[in-house]
Amino acid sequence: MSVHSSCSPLQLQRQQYQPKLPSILEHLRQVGGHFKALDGNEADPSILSLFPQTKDQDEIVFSIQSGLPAHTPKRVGVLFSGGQASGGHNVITGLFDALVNLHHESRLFGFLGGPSGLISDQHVEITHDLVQKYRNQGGFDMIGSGRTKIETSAQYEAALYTAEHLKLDAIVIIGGDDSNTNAALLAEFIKSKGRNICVIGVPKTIDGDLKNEHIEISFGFDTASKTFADIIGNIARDALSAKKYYHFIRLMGRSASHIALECALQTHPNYVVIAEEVLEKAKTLQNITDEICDVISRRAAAGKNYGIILLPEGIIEFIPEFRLLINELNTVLAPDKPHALALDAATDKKALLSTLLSDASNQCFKSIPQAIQEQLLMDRDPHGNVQVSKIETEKLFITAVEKELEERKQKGLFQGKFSAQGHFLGYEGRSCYPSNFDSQYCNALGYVAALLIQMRATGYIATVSRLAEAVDEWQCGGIPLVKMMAMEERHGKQKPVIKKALVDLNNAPFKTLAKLRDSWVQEDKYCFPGPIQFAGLPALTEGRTFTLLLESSKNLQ
Ligand code: FBP
Repeated sequence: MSVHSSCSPLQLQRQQYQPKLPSILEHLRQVGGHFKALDGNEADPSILSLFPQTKDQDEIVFSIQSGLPAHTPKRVGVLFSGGQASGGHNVITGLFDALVNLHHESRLFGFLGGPSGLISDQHVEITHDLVQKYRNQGGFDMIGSGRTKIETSAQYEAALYTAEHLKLDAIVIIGGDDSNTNAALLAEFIKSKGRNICVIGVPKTIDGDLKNEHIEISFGFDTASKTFADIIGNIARDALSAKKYYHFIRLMGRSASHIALECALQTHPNYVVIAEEVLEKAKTLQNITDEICDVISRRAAAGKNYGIILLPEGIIEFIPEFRLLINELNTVLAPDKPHALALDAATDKKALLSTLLSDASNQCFKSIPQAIQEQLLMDRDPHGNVQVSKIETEKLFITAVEKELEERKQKGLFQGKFSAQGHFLGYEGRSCYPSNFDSQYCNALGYVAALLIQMRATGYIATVSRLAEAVDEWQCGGIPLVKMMAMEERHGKQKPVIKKALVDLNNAPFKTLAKLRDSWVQEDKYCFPGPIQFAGLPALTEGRTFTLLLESSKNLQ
């Protein structure tokens, strides 16, 4: 490796890696789609009334067909929307390869900085040389991403103007639940204007919450959870060696606890908080603190004053007293509400705030450390979500546990020692080299998007299924986005959204955790997954997450 080279050996090697293709995509030019009615999918009538143009579409299933019409050159625009997720570049390289393979005159344009690039027509042409550099690389830096939401009619008009100006046949939106909702709305808008420009979504997010009976997992979840599990394993080994710290590790993943659950299955921490369980059992901060302190006390009695505690990033929104507080804060801070302006101008923001919150929320707000108070007041993201990545709940829990253990000590109920380290794992798992799974999955998703465009599908999300099986057995097609939508309140208004999939406590991943977790409390059963492997035995390089395997009913060793 030369110190003067800007490419590491692994970077160069990964550029050469050839993702395996599902068998059907090996015969790209012979792939056609047939429509299949979606059973049991009675959409909400208020959704159907919002999508008159795209409401009556069926699933598209790909198969090898003969006598297909000749493929024509296509001009396609692509953008990333929202947070980074490993594998994104492979969606673009796959899309490019497939478009050019289907017709050598096809052209691909990348919108810069996310949806805002589409609105303001900031683009680059994606060429053969450009894609070469980004094959199997992490991040979204080829064209960047952003969180602008296309929501006003001026923005829809501007997006259409850009698409027409560039003479596009299609726009591909690579994003999470909110971005794919936007894709559905844009498809509907364009069709309502009588234009023939397709909009295709691709399921992205490390959070793993864009999934349902049609989408097995969003890309990025595999790489992020394996990366975090590697780091958790390293920290566990350090804890086991030094025997002096409790590590409170908060894991990115927004509201849903899929990442925390997956990392727990991979590493066996002493305790893991699953936000959905907290919600179902209405556990307060004190209840969770008591449970953690019980674990610490049991371990202390066995002479162990160290351990690993995992927390999901969005836990705070699931604790009942904080849920109420956040809801009230969201209303008070909503930009179109008069309080927001008054609060902005107030010299003593907290005094004014206390007059606007209920007694219960005031009590909760006053009980938490000042830093967390400030974090709860920060701006919401453009989709109206609290920016949970910025709320240091690991510190909230450490403070609460310290206080509770001190009280137990005073009463003679705890004789151990407690010293804690807080960690937040998030950004280190979003832009790293995609695992072989994500490289292959994303490459296939790019191909699928190209085929859906050739079939003139619009308002569809690209899907690849049977992901727990070998790559050549994967199946491909498209699902109408409208069929995944439900009405939900956002900013005090009913809006069509693709529902976030939270951890289902009746599904195999959580049930498996529930069966195993007691045995992890006292004994040190830590597992050390190590870094993602790109070469070597298939058991090392082609592994799937436990979540995917368990949800696909695969037996685990
Ligand atoms: P997406 O939902 O856009 O995929 O974002 C995922 C995520 O990584 C969340 O897990 C996290 O809460 C959020 O992005 C942080 O984003 P930002 O750095 O923009 O605050």
